[in-house]
Amino acid sequence: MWPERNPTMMLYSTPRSHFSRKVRILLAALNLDVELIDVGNVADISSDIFGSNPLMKVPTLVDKECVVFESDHIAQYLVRQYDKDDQFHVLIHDIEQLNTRTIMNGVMSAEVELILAARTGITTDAHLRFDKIRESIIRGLEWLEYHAEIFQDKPSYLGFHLVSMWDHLTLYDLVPLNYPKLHDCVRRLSVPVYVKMSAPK
Ligand SMILES: N[C@@H](CCC(=O)N[C@@H](CS)C(=O)NCC(=O)O)C(=O)O
Repeated sequence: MWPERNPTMMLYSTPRSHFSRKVRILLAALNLDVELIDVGNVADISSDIFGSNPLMKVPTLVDKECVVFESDHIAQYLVRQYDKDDQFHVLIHDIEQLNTRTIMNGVMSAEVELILAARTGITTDAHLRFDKIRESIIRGLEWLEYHAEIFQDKPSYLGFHLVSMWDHLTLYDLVPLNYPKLHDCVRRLSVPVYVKMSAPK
């Protein structure tokens, strides 16, 4: 018989959210139990569903009295609390890795803008602003392809981040994904069960 689950942590998220997924992979890799609260449509304007996040975005982590906003800050909190050895290199200072993290976050945010604009009735192919946002995804991916050697085979938060970004791009199909080096990294980094089990559907 399985031991009864009694998670003390709650993660406000959605099954498809790429920002939530990098945190979910880290939680699973650290073997930390968490209750996932699916907020539903992230385009909604609501003060209730987002776990007290005034920006109305996921993920938000609630760990007893502690509420943490922002995916990378949640990851840093988790490691400081529960993984003193920082096995997955969350607490990095290296500028190349920080830049890589920034580019991936930028690509992911740009995708959110396009998806939520379309979801709320805006035609995204008739505005210069959205052309720039779409172009930033393409240039961001080109930058990542050029720097793909930064993604090591060993499991790391940077790798969790890449897989979360890539699978979401694949699902929403907003830009062509002709980036063979990144594709190969994702294939290799997706092997662990704790990565696969959170794949968006
Ligand atoms: N910088 C934030 C970005 C979070 C984010 O954009 N989440 C999306 C879902 S993947 C969201 O909730 N968007 C709602 C909105 O932009 O209105 C983080 O890293 O946590």
